Amino acid sequence: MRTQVGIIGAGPAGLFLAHLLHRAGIEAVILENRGREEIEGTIRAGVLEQWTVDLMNQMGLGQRMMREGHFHSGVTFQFGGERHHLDFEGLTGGKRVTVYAQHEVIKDLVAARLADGGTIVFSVRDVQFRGLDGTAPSIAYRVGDRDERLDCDFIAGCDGFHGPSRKAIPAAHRAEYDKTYPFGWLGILAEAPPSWHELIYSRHERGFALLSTRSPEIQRLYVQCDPEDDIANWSDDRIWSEMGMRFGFPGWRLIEGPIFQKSILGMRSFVCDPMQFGRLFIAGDAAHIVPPTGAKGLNLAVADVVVLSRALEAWYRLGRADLLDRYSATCLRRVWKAERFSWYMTTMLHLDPGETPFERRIHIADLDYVVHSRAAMTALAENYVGLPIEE
Ligand code: RFL
Ligand code: PHB
Repeated sequence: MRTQVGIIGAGPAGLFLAHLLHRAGIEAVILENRGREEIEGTIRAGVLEQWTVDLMNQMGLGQRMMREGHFHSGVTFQFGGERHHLDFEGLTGGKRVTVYAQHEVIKDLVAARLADGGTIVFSVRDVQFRGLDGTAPSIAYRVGDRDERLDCDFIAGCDGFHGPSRKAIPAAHRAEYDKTYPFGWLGILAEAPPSWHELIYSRHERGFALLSTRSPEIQRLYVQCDPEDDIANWSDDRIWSEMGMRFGFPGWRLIEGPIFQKSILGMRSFVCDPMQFGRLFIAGDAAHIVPPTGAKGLNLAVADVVVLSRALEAWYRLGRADLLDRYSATCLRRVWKAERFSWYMTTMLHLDPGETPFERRIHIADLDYVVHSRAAMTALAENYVGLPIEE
C-alpha cells in the first residue's frame, strides 16, 4: 500500500490527524493494533477543552457530543469543610467545561472516517519502521497471516505511551523527563443519577477524590489510593464509604448505585524532547504523559496533531518545510505549560504520604488563595479550559 501520511494508532491523536489531513486533501492510512470494538469500549478521559469541542463542531463531527455531552460553567473545589464554585465561563469570557467520554469521541471519529472512505487497518501486529532518516519511509506490519508494507512520505507516531514510535527515535537523539507520583486513582463507573451539578475536586485528610459524570444514569468517580494496591482489596462498600467521607458535606448526600467497572491507575508526568526524528513525528501520549488531575491528556494529543496537520499542509501545498522543522518546538512550549498545570493541580489536591507538615500547609494555602483571589482563579481557569494553540 502507498499513502502520503502513515499513522500508527487510532486513539484521539491518530483519528483527529486523519480527519484534519482529509480536510486538507492529504491522504492518510491508520494502522491500529487493537480491534474496533476494543478501542470503542476502553474507558478513559472525560473532559474536553473548549477549543476541542469547537474543532469537533467545525469538522462536522459534533452532533452527538452536543446532544449527549454535559456542559458546565465551571467546577467545585472542596477542602476544609467548604465548597467553592470556580466560574470558568465568567472568568474566561464564555469558555465551558464539556464532559463527553473519550470512547464516544472515538466512536464518532471512526464512524465518520470510514463513512468518508478512509482506511483504518485494525488488529495489525509487529509494526516496524524503515528509512526514517531518508525521504521515503515505510512501515512493515503483519495483519492476519500476511506481511504487509505501507510506503509513505511521513509517519505520524500516535501510538500512545507504550507504542513503538517514541522508541524508534535513537536514544542519543532524545531526552526524556519523568516524574512518578507516590499515589494513584481508583476509578469507578456506577449506575446512579448525578449527585452534584458539576465536577467536584476534593482535597481531604484521607486523600483526594473526584466526582465526575457520564450521563443522567451513569457517574464516574475517583479516589486517591496506593498505586500498588490490589483492586480486590476494594469492595463496593469500602469504595462508597471512602467516597462518602471524602465528599462529605453537611446537608448533601452522595447518591450510590451498582458499580459496574473499577480499576486502579498510577500517575506520572513524562516528556520526550524532541517529538521528531527525520520523517517520523510523534504526537499525544506517545510523546508526553500528564497525571489526569488537570484533564489535559486527550486535549494535548489533539493540539499536537492540529500543529502537525498545519505543518504537513504547508509542506504539500506550498513546499514549505519550516513548519515541520518547528513542529517539536511549537508543541513542546504548550506541552510544558500543560505539564506544569497538571503537576500543580495534582500536588495541590492530593495527599502525598512523603510530604512534610509544612508542605501540606502550603498546598492548603494554595487552595485557599485560588478560591478567594480573582487573579489566581483566572489563571487556573484559563489553563483548565485550554491555552491557545500557537502557530
Ligand atoms: P491513546 O489513546 O493511547 O491511543 C494510542 C493508540 O495506539 C494504539 N497502538 C498501536 N497501534 C499499532 N501498533 C502498535 N504497536 C500500537 N501500540 C499502541 C493503541 O491501541 C491506541 O488505540 O493515545 P493518544 O491518541 O495520544 O490519546 C491520549 C489520550 O488517550 C490520553 O491522554 C487521555 O485518555 C488522558 N486522560 C484525560 N485526558 C483529557 O484530556 N481529559 C480527561 O478528562 C482525561 N481523563 C485520562 C483521563 C486518562 C485516564 N487514564 C485511564 C490513563 C482519565 C483517566 C482515568
Ligand atoms: C473524567 O470524567 O474521567 C475526568 C474528569 C476530570 C479529570 C479527569 C478525569 O480531571
